[in-house]
Amino acid sequence: MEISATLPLLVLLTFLQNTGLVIKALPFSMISSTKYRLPDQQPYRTSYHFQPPQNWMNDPNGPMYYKGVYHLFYQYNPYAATFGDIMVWAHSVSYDLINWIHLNNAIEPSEPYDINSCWSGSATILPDEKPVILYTGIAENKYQVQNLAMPKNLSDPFLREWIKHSQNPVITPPSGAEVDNFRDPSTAWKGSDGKWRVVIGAQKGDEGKAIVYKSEDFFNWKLDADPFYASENTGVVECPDFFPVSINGTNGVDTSVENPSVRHVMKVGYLRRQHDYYFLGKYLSDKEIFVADNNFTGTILDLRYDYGKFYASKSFFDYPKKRRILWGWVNESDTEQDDIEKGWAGIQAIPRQVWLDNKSGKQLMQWPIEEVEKLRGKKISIHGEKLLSGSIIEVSGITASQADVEIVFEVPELENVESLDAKRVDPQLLCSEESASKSGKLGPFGLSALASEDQREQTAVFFRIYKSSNKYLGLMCSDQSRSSLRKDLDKTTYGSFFEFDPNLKRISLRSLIDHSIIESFGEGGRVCITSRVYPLLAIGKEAHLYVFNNGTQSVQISNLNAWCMKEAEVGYQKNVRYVECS
Ligand code: DQQ
Repeated sequence: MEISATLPLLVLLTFLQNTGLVIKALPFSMISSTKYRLPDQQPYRTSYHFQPPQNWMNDPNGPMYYKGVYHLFYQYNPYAATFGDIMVWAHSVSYDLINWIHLNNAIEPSEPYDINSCWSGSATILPDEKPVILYTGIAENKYQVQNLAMPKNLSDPFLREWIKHSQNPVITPPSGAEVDNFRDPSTAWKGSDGKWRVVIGAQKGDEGKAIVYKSEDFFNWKLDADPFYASENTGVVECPDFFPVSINGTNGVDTSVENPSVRHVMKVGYLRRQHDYYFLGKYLSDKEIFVADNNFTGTILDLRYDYGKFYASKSFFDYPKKRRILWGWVNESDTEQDDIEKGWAGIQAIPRQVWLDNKSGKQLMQWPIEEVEKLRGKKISIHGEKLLSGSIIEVSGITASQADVEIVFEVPELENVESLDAKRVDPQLLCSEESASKSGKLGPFGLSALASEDQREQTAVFFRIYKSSNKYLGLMCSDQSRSSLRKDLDKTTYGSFFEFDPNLKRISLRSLIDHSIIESFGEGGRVCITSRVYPLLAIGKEAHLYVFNNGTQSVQISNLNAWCMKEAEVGYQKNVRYVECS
């Protein structure tokens, strides 16, 4: 059965929005054609991940905090559940980054310099708390140019209306970039000379680049001659992000901070790989250089935010809470035809706090923002339960299709673990060869999520421990090979290595499960893997959650807490679920 939004509802919502009496309102384009299905026909819509009521969404754009309100703009096709020729900046606001109010589109194609789409970009808060947006316009001739937009009314905390600057485009493609591969301006930062800098993704030949522009007034921008970051044989760099991280503690710092207490992160997305890679390094604004600790190698040595599906991400500094928050787009793994039938495609990962692993200084750590815990309802705990070889236990009593699970495994002495020459092994391949069902010595053990009762369907998120030269290595995997009885899905298995400290004798996992997404954080956020899955049997109340050990050695569940997650206000379809979490 389909329900259509009726004209009276539309009129009422538009009236309430215009009068400002009710803050929750939908873009006209969303309401006017809104048709949505009942939950039994929409088993894959999420309940607490951000997604618009319908249609296609991709990159997060211009996230920021302004006067008590969090803003999320995003790439949106108002007309279809597929990527479109006319992309706009949709706009939603929130007080807690979890519950959202959808507003009218903020920026839509209207001028020669953006008539073919308004693509990704970022927000910067200028002095005197003035937010501005730099975004990529796809111009008449398909040139990619950078445009500026400002809020019409700064006293509106929702910043509902945006005005395009009369000097647009403020940046046009330089000779070092292909005209149709020059996009996605970052949040700007100030160098030691007081000038603003912004980094933009580009391509020339097969070289991927991130190019810096400088400005005193934010309107007149000057190209810096040398590329800030370049990589060979990669193709275009998308959505570059550049920010400092503190070398002490987990607090974030403002994007312009440059002093000995921070290191810098350069993040690039490669269109060809659909992955976001990051590089830690030293930034010297007086020399206009970023010296990365490592170059891009195209191998497993490259660091990624997430080893599953997570792309076009963007961070912002949440200054009231002194943290840096990362948004990332999670695409579908089903077919385009499925998306058309579902009427939507694309979700955002739960925002993550991101910080430098102060101990090693060699990688970032990520953790779901604390606000998501407000959704935790009924809780189930297991303590001190031994998982013998081949055992599986069910975590029952919570709704397994909509859950937050934290588990700490205690592992035995590491005398008998398998050996591995890690330099020669691709962890993703290893995860699919040594799948969850294949017995090893220490591992595989972990969670079997969105599983059917007979376990013909299940997504296994698990660990194995190996010895490699004189170190111990953990392997974290997310095995989608049995995630659905359906065949026409991308079921790639994901995985990554991490250094395992044998003295700890423990290993931790957290998974956020939400109908068609499983976001997993190994070792407190050292390894993150996001998967999209579309079970046929393990949907809604029929989904189960298990803990398993298929290794020959026993492990112990030292602590497991699992919560049913309440539905967040992420859109229009309120209370479509039947989940009771109290
Ligand atoms: N998506 C945008 C581009 C960006 C790409 C278009 C990354 O600006 O390069 O929707 O997913």
